[in-house]
Amino acid sequence: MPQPKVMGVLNVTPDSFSDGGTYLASSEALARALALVSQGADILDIGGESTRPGASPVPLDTELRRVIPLISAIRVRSGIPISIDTMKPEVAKAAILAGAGLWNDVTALQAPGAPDMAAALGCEVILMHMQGEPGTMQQAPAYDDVVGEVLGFLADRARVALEAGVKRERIWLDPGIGFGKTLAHNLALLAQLDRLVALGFPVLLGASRKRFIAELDPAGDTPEDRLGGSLAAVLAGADAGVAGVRVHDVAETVQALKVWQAIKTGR
Ligand code: HH2
Repeated sequence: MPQPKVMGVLNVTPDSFSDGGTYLASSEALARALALVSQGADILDIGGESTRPGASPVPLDTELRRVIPLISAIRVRSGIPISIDTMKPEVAKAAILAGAGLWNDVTALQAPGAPDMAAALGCEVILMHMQGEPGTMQQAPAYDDVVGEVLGFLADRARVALEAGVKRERIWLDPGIGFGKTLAHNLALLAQLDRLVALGFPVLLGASRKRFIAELDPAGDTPEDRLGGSLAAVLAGADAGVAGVRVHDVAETVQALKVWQAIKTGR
């Protein structure tokens, strides 16, 4: 039973929904990154632009200034795989040159030139589904068949990446929990993750601390109060065979997955 890799989230932004504003100073961000490594993260996901519902776009130079020095500093101190969470090909390129190995793109390489850039960089790419764009995506999300449409979109984006020259084994898919989705949409996707896994690409699941948890449990009013719900989603993903989970609470996730693994394998 392969255990999902744990991707620790580190946002260097003033406005991310969970850790916004906390790690803007470079020394604090680096300390946080190294803490996530020591807690057992397998991958670090570094973001310099929030994609939370209602978020405003960030200029290129601001995003570069937030993430590139941090990636370089982490690279000097740790060999952990680093993922850059960006929609901009220019930021992805600078991040890969600074030592990142994965491009996490919530727009699934839809920016002009993005598929060619991913192929040229030779990095792994995470293709995520989003309906609409962050500024407005939660206003009225609508699907006829949410699971079928998300699968169809991701399969199509994987085809575009392959045609541009991205190697098959470097492509991850992500259903984009909370990105243009109601509670019912999120639950349908979580319940049918096995269908996404069956497409044959590694799947990343990012449900950590998201708002749907508060809709199910009002006690999860603030992101920090959503640990239990986040772990439940991680375990649902593990059961479905996802290859990675993107989380804020790394130590707790690592422990949950150790227990899950022991139950599955009997040791
Ligand atoms: N979720 C967020 C950001 N990036 N990338 C992938 N592949 N999958 C996700 O589910 C995902 C993601 C939103 O979470 P967070 O980074 O904590 O917040 P913000 O976008 O406000 O920075």
